[in-house]
Order: sequence, then structure tokens, then C-alpha cells
Amino acid sequence: MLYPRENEVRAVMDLSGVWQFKLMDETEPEDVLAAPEDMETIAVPGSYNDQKENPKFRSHYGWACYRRVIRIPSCYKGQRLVLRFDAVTHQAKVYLNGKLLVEHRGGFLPFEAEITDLVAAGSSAEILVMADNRISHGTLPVGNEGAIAFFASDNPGVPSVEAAKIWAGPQNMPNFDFFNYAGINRPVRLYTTPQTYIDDITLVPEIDGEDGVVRYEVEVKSSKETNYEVQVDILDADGKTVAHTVGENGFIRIPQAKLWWPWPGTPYLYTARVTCGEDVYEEHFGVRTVKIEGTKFLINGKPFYFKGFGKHEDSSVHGRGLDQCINVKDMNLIHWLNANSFRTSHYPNSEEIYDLCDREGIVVIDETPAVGIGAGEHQDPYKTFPIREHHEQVLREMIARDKNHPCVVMWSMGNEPDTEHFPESAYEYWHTLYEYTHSLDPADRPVTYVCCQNNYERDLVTRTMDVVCINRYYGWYNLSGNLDAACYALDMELDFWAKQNKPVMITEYGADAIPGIHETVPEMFSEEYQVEFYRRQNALFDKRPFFVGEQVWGYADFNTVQGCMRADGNRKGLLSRDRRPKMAAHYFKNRWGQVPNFDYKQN
Ligand code: E8X
Repeated sequence: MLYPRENEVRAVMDLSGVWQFKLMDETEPEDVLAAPEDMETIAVPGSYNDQKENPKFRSHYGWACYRRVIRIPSCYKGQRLVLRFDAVTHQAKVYLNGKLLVEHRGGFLPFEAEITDLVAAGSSAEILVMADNRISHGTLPVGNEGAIAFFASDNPGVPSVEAAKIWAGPQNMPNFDFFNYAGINRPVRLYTTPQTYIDDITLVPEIDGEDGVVRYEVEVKSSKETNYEVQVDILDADGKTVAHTVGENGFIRIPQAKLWWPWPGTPYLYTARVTCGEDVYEEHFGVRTVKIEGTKFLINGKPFYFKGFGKHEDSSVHGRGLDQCINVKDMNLIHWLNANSFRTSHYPNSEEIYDLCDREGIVVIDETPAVGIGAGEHQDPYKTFPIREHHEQVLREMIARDKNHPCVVMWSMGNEPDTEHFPESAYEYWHTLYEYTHSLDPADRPVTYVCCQNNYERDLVTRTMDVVCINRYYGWYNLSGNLDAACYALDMELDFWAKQNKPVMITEYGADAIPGIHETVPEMFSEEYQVEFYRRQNALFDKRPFFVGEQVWGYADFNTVQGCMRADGNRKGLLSRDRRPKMAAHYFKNRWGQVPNFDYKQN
């Protein structure tokens, strides 16, 4: 799906601002809906949870209603009109003038609806958005179910079912470790196209000697029978045409192409300017390749080493709402840290972030919201969670949205599912999904999922991925506080992975550190322990040639559900939530300054 971009023929009206708002209940909205009474104000885009002092905004369970009246300028007459939502979390029903217009499941990917015949240019229209924040065994991310019975029966601290009921219901029980921020988290826009329009563009670059060769495909749609011709111009970074062709699909050769390299190399971007009848669309892309060869992860044919983090979209007040000020700051901090990459843990990020990463040369592992697939040793989630179809849907939508970004080098199908208790059904689920994911990407990027700390000998899935991605907490959640024991166990495990002949990287490892807690003898939660944890474990990665990257957990501290394991959220960030460096940030800035992007490992 193309990003809404204005140009000489397309107009984009940004509907960000203050909307009307009301928390609703669990009742499924009907197909015809009137605005509720007594609405209050809320900012869009933004999660609603932290915008008010009312505790109900944080603990809400169910639907919320947004309202806004838009004016459609008369100069839009004759154009196609499309209403686009970049993300409504987790499920949306959108109403135009009281009637259901479009529904969407999944809180982190865009959807749109054409409204040309439903509104008149020069008039106004009412938009109501119903957003459902409930999570369950059937949503991604996954919510726990049945907590009341569990807490009442197994917990001596909860002496009665009544107490458990007050505590447990109704509320969301995330089976994941980030706050369930909800609402219209990303922009809403009204955009125009001509009646015959460019619906999609696919660009797959290859390198051929000194040249770039781009396989392309343009999809055109039209409300009427027309003849059209598709023209494609490739513009260099100065806007000069360097290649031209005609036709809906084919190959374009860029002589002496400049490649897209991760920072501090030059992330050179070209523009494919596509025209078709009256329509024009400009898509940016880079000439770069990604390939796995033996135990190497190759970018443009050279062995790449990932230095970076798992990173949330999370900031104070905005929650998970788009915040370009934070995004620009984050890109600069990533450079400051001498990092080169991050994983969009644990959901596809806003499209603006990938654009920044393309421009800034930051490498991205793009992850779906499939986090929390597991329910302990007594329940096989693959046989009992109704998620498969939805999981395929988010993969389709994520890849359709992000396929042209040079920054995206790998797809992560999900994070930390149970692969240990039901190894065969886990294999059946993930391996078929792995093949499906490969089939979706025209550029056929590497595909992985991220493995939780587990019994790696029982786990049948991780070893079959293109890159083995492991999250490990030796010295934190297990073998807590003892880095000799932690390093012994990690070393042992790495010897196991050495035998698999795959590229292996760590996608999470880390220790909580509260800024300002200092110790001469490093203990847990001190800044010193966090540094020591990394220093000791990095030494084990450094001596292994098949090891292709270290992504720490995490980039910055982030908000979570409250609980006895979390003091003001998860504190494993290299930076605090307001992006101030802890000691570990300085440690990595120094280390990563000495670890090159390419050829770090001689194998
Ligand atoms: C943590 C991280 C969490 O924030 C992330 O979303 C997923 C978790 C650790 C799993 N990985 O808790 O800091 C711990 C497994 C323990 C054996």
C-alpha cells in the first residue's frame, strides 16, 4: 500500500489535531451509529491512555469513540477521495455520516476506504472511529484469558474468588511486556488521486557489475475503461533522470549505480517517478542487496554485523502515538551510539520511521505484532489460539507496506512464542508461516522469528530460520546476579549454535538499571551491573565467527503494565525513557565505535 504523498496532482489533507472522544464499553458497535453524548477532547495521533488524569484511561477495556467533522474543499471535485488510517489499535470500525465505512483488525498497519461517491466536494462529513483495545488469545499481540480462576486457585495471597474478581476483571491481561497503548496512534488523512490511479509500485533492486537493475511492477486501477501508458523515470538524489522506461512491469538499468549503504556509509536514495495518465507517484528506493551465505549476512555482498537494539515506539504522554520529534531525536541518538540497526520490537512501526531509516542509513528488522503466543506447558497455543489467519493477514499487510524500503533487511514473523512445550506443533505452525512469508516478499528477504530463552535442544523451529535470532537473559532472569555462571551457560549455548551452520545473532539481552543507582561491587539494578553484564557477554560473541550481531534490550526504558517486577516500566534501556544516556550507553558508544559494519568477523 502506497504512503499518502502530495505532489502536483495528489492532495493530502492531514486530519491530525484535537478530536472529540469518549470511552465506551464492550458492546459491539452497530452498522449505523450516532455520536455519543458528552464527548471530551483527545489529540490525534496519540494513544489516549496518558492524555488524561482519569485512571479509567489507563485501565480501559473495550471500545472508544472518536469524532471529527471534516470539510471537503470544492477544489477536490472530480478527484478520487480516499480516507486512510495509518494505525488504529487494535481493531477499528469507521463510520462516515453515521454509516459503517470500513473495518480493520490489527493495531499497527494501515487501512483505507474510498469515499468519492459518499461525500460531495464543498460539503462536510462526520467521521466516527470506534477503536477496540481488547486483547485475547485471538489477537496479535496476545492477551491472557482465564486469569480469575488461576489467581484464585493457585495463589495463597488471594484467599477468595471475590477478591480475584475485583482484581482481574474486566481488564486486559497482556501476555507481553509493553503497555497496551491504544486508540488512533498514527495519522489519519484524506487524500486525492485522479480517477485512473497508481495503486501500487514494487521495486526490487539487484546489482549487476557497476550497474543497478531494478525489477519493477506498477499496478494501475481505474473506475472507468481507459487506455493508459505507464512511464517510469529513475531520478538520482539531485533529481536528474538517470533511466527511463515504459510499461507496467519490466527491468530498468541504472548505469554506474550508487549503492545504499548503512551509516556511516552513504545511504544513497533514488526516486522512481511513475506517471500514468493524469496520475503521478514518486517512490524512494535504494540499490542494495541482502543475502545469506553460509554463516554470513551479506549487504551488497559484504558480511554485515548488526549493532543496535530492540526499540519500542514509546514516549511520555504520546504513549505509542506518532511523535516525529522523538523519531528524529532517536535517529540522532542511534548515530551517537555508533549503532547501525534496530528491530521494530514488537510490531510494525509507523511508516515515517522507515522513511527516516532509509534516509539515515539505519538497518531495520521488521517485526509483526505476534508476541505472546504461549500459555504454559498445559495448553498448546497452536491448537487452541485462533490466530493463524490473522497472523497471515498482518504478514501480508506489513510486507505490502514495507517491501520497497532499503532499510528493511529481514522480516521477523514474531517474538518469543512457545517453541519448547509443543515442539512439533510449533514447528508445523512456524515453518509453514516461514514459507508463506518468503512467498509474500518480491525481494525475498531473509525471514526469521525471535526465540525466547528456552530449552534450545527441544526447540525445533529456531534452527530452521534464515538467521537464528535468540533472546537470552543469563545473569538477569536466570542465573540472576552471577556473571560467572551466566557466561558459563551462554558459552555452552553458543557452542550448540556453532554446530548449526547458520548466522546467529542475539536480538535481546540486558539488565534493568535505574539511572543513579551506583555500586562499587556491581549488583542488579545498578548502572555498573548493566555495563558489566554487557562487557562480559560481548566477549563471548566476539570470539565466534558465525555470530552476526548484537542487539541489546533495549534502546530506551519503556512503559509496561504495573507489577511487582516493574518499577516505572521496563528499565533495561541504554537510555532512560526521556532519552538520557545511562553508563551502558557510553560503554556501547565506545565499543560500537570500534566495531565496523562490515567484515568484523573473519570467517
Ligand atoms: C523483558 C523482555 C521484554 O521486555 C521483551 O518484550 C521480550 C523479555 C524477556 C523474556 N523479552 O522482560 O525485559 C524473558 C524470558 C525469561 C527466561
